[in-house]
Amino acid sequence: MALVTIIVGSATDRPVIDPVLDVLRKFRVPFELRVASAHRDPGRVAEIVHEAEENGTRVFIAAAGMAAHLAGVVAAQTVRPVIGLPVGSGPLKGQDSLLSTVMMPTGVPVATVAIDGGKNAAFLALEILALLPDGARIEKDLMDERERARALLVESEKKWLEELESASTMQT
Ligand code: AIR
Repeated sequence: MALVTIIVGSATDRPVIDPVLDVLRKFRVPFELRVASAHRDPGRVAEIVHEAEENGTRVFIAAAGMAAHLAGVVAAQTVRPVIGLPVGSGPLKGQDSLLSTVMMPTGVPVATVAIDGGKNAAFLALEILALLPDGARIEKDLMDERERARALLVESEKKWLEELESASTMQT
């Protein structure tokens, strides 16, 4: 059972999708990856969404670049949460995909992350899954991850201040 289904507009978006998969793997969450275009094959996108729902998907991540209508088309087919991941492909470098993904009409939301924000798309999916009745393990793992990030920040500050200190000692 794939709890998360990731639908991607083109295989050329792969560099933006790999970090999504890395995070979901790290948190041991089963996912399914599909490549389908809202413009080149909208019927197939609808089929994929319905199949995914039947197979137990709780959250969708939809990623596309340029005139990125994929997340909106996915959201039109389901009331399960859809996370939009604008891809920074094309001459406008994702400004176009960001706006086409985020500006949804009332009643059909897409929770949009930053341009090329693959890791945050995965983290947001995990936070949604953590709310499920059996989501306690994911919630705990997310809290541990936050703690690791906090400790790394403190450590980086310490290292930087030590370097400054030793540089000023060498000057005197
Ligand atoms: N795209 C594909 N179908 C609809 C859209 N918006 C996007 C892809 C990719 C870009 O167009 O998500 O970011 C270029 O796709 P391709 O396949 O031409 O390289």
